[in-house]
Amino acid sequence: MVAEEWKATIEQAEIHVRKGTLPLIGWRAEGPRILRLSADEAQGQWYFIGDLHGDHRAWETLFARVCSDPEFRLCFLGDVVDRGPYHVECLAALLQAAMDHPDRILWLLGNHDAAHRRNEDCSEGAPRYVSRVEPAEFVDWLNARTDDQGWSDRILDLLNTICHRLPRAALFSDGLLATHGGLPLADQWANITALEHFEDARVLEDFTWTRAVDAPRRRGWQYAPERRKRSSDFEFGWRDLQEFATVFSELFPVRRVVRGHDHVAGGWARPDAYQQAVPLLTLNGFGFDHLTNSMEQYREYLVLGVYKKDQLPRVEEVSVPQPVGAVCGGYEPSRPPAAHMGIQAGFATAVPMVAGDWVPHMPLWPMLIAAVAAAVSIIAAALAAATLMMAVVAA
Ligand SMILES: [Mn+2]
Repeated sequence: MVAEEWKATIEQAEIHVRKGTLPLIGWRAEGPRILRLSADEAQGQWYFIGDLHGDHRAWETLFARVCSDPEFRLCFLGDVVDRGPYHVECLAALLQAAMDHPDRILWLLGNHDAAHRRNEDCSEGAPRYVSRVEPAEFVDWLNARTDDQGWSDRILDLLNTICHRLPRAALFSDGLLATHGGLPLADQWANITALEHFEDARVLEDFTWTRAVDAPRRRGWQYAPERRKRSSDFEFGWRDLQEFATVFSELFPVRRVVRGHDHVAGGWARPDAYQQAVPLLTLNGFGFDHLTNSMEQYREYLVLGVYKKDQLPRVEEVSVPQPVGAVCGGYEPSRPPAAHMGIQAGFATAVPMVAGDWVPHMPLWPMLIAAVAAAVSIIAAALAAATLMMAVVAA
């Protein structure tokens, strides 16, 4: 995406935002941020894409797959900027998709989407933009832009105005909860006796910020508002989720959860501990290395979730157009490949991507089963032969 393209998209989106007509599902100035999808709104075939984090190639690849379904509805689980190199391209691509496909895309706020703002400290040498997440590559990129005729302000203001009106979570009628982080922690539960109490600022923050772990450092009563300090304090485990589902079984019946936020190997995780209680699926949309954010170790497959009633979304792998390391055609990075990102020298060399050119992924386990079956039959044959020989000898 060249600069002229994202600028045109940003301009178009600014007009929609001014008029309040940006056609994202649930995007509105007033009204609930925790959606309960009606049967009407839940129509079509839903897909889920996790954290994008500036990975424009992942968006192009995954959204091309989603678009191949004429009935698609897309739930993007949040985190469009930071980590990867293409912040504004990802934002523009998502907004363009929303404008091209009105009322089919639901963007749930991620913690990285609403973390950045203009610096109120305007003194000499102070950075123009600051963030509540660390590191914040998007803000670094904005701060590094000089002489940009006000575009940095416009990009950030647009992102913040949009994010201010984004829903935080959506509950499907079969009990599937889609959100960025997780659930309200136990210190908030006593305050929630009606649906509108989910709209409390602190409760909304928990949907966006909490992390799913196997063994949380705090549980239930151990949470208290004054104990909440760092994002690592915002953890929940399978028991917390199960208790939440029990306590709110009437008011807000959650039976399973699809979310992003935690970056995991292979782009998805279905932690065992949760499966017997309230099953949980973590999805990441980006394809770079989840620990180093390195583009050099880009995965062969990206993942998305496909809605299946009364189940966790099915994980579908979408192969990355080859060669890995190439980017989409006519591509101009918004930020020059940086050494610390581990982007190889040839990264910016455009290799055309063939839209819809996916190789169906061959899962490994059928081959494994076949191999084991073959080994077993060889051993069985050898045993039978040995037994026969013994029998002959004995005779
Ligand atoms: Mn993230």
